[in-house]
Amino acid sequence: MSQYSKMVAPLLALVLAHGAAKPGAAVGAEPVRQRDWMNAEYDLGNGRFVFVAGRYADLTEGRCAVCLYISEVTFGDVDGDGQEEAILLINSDLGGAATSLGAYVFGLVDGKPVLGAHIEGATEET
Ligand SMILES: [Ca+2]
Repeated sequence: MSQYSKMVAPLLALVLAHGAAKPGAAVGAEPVRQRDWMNAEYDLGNGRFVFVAGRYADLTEGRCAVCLYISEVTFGDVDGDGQEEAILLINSDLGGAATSLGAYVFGLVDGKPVLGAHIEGATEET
């Protein structure tokens, strides 16, 4: 577990505890769990990114200009509406200037992922 994961984990635990599944709710049958979250296009609020096998890479002369990595996907009813959301932990590498880790909460609207919230975790200058 990286130091970033250690910093974000408590945030994520808080989010998941707040959105704990309702008694009697079916677990595992939610549409949000049926998607392939590692291979999809997302609007992260600052642009659209296509992930393949959990990675997005915009390379300049072989180096990352913007590289994003989905390090974890988990599920929970974050907003308490009875429908689960997907929470993606995404590592960002912005060309070696800094790396950061953030959590992105996606719901499904008409079967497509829509960003509901972004939790900034930590940024480290490199
Ligand atoms: Ca929900």
